[in-house]
Amino acid sequence: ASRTPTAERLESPDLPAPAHMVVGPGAIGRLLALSLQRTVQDSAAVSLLGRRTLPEQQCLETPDGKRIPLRITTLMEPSHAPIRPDMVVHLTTKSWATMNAFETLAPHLPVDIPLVLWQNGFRVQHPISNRWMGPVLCASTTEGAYVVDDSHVVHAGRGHTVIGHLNGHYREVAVQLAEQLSHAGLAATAVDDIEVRLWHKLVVNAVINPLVARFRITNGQLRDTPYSSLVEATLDELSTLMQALKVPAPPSTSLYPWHDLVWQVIERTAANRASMLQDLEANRPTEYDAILGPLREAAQTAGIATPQLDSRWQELEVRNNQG
Ligand code: KPL
Repeated sequence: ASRTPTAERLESPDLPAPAHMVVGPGAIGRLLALSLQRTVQDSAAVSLLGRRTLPEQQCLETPDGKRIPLRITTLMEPSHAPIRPDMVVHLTTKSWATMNAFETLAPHLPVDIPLVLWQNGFRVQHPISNRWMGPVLCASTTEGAYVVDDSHVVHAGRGHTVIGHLNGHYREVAVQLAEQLSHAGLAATAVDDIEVRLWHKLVVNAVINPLVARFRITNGQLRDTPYSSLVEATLDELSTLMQALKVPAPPSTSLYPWHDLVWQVIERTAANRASMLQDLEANRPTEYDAILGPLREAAQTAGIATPQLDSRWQELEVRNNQG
C-alpha cells in the first residue's frame, strides 16, 4: 500500500486528531459535521462548505430525541475555507454535483490530504481516485438522517458505515477514520473490499429507488402486488449482470443472495421514503444516472439485456429533463 506523510500523520497516536471539512451540507453532510464537532476540542477543527451559508448555531437531534446545540462554521467560498495540512475532506454532495465540487475545491487543497467520497452510485469514485494524488477513500453508510430546517438536523436511525480505498490501499488511514467516526457516534469499520460493497449498495439502490420514485410509494409497499413482481424481474436482471461482472455475491446461504439482500433492505427500511423519491418530490435532480448508468453501461459491454433498468432509466430521464 502507498504511504504518504498524511498516512503517517494520521497513524501517530501522539498527534492531535485531524481537522475535517465536509463539503455538501445535506442531511448526511450535516450529521457527519455535527457529530464530528461534538468530539473535537478545537471548535474550528470542523467546517462545512456549501452553496449557501447556514446559521452558525446548529441543533443535532439524536436518535433518542436529545437536542444538542453545536456551533459550526459554514462557508461558500473554497478560497475562504480554513484549509489545514492535517485535514480530511469529506465530499457528501449528491453524485451529480460532486465532480464540479471536487474541481472547484481541489486547487485550494494540499495535494496529499485524504478525501472521503460518500456518494451513491458509481460515477465519481473512479475518476476522483484517478485524479487525486492523496488517499481517496470511499464510504458507504446506512445512517438515517433528515433535515428539519437550516439549523436543525435529525439523526433518525443508527446505521453502520464502511470505509476503504478502491484498491484496498491506505488501510491505516481508513482505520483511523473509522475510529473517529465511531467515536463520534457513527459506527464505522475500515474494509479492504469497498468496491464490492459499493456494487452491493448499487444493486440495492438500483432496485428500490427507481421503482419507489416511479410509483411514489414507501419502500415497504414494494412487497405488495404489482410492485413485487417488478422487484423480482429487476433482481433477476441484476443477478445475471453481477455474475457476468464477477462481482462477489453478498454472503448468504440461499441460492438467491442478491434477492435476499434487497428484500432484507426493503424489510428494514419499510417505512422509508427513499432518497430518489424525496428528490423527485422536492423537484431536485435525481441520482438516476449515477445509479442506473454504470449498470446499463456494464450490461451493454457484457452483451446482457436489461429491459427493466432501461425502462426505469427512460422514465427517470424524462423527469430529470422536465425538472
Ligand atoms: O439508500 C437508500 C436510499 O433511500 O437511497 C435505500 C436503501 C433505498 C433506503 O431508502
